[in-house]
Amino acid sequence: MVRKIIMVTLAVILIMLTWFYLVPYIRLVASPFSWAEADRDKSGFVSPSEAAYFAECGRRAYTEDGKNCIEYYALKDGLTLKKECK
Ligand SMILES: [Ca+2]
Repeated sequence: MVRKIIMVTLAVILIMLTWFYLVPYIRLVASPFSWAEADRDKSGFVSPSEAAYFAECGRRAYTEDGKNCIEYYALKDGLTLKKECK
């Protein structure tokens, strides 16, 4: 019984660690941001919080000087993360 409780506890811990530390990186890879852009403090490493910050973004289309542009912004605080114009 104790062994089963330990196994379930370890499984829960593994799931939580995966959710908080691995999922943001997977979402960052699928986002329009590069690793260098996601490294906000330019430390050379993208921390889980930086990855989560960039992974949770919104996009807004707008026109600037006749060009179609897209602004990516952080859902957390609304700050502009990136602008792309074509
Ligand atoms: Ca960093």
